[in-house]
Amino acid sequence: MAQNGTGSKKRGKPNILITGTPGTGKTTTASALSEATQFRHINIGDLVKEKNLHDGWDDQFDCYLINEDLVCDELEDLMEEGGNIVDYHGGDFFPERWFDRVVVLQTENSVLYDRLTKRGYIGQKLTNNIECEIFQVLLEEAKESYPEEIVVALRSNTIDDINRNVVTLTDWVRSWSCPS
Ligand code: DAT
Repeated sequence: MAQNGTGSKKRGKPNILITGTPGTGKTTTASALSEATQFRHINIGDLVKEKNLHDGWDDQFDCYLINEDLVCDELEDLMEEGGNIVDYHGGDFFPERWFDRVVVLQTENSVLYDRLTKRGYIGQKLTNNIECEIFQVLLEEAKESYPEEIVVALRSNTIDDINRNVVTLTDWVRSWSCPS
């Protein structure tokens, strides 16, 4: 198979990373996009739990301590194949070569606050996530980890936003061709 500039094999279909603060709509968007494109939806949080790709429970942050090396090993073959939508509230530990598009979802603070309280977030966990959104931590992280031209920030306040984002991304998938 042909090789691209980074030495990795060319894939027939693109890979998309959907990232953003918890509650911004990653899973809802990724799932609708997966239906529209027939791409594989990989929810990293679920994968970590199902396959035990973690180093135990973190009481301070109230989540699993993800083992990044195990996650990357688990996904390498699938990512090489292409046609994946990866859904995770982070993205700086994935190999840069995996993704052709990095989508950062963003939600207005008051809307996000309501979504997270409905989900049962309180105290420090709620505050940390709202601050994460205010300071655009995930957008900065994406810009530092991937080429600027593949990173796109999309608003995710309403269902209309989700529908529009899915149409935009589906159009992008259909017009994608592997860079030489
Ligand atoms: P994430 O995967 O980023 O944590 P989610 O997809 O699980 O977010 O969504 C969390 C909740 O908020 C869920 O009840 C659906 C709702 N939601 C997400 N994005 C939305 C949007 N743009 N408009 C309306 N509701 C949305």
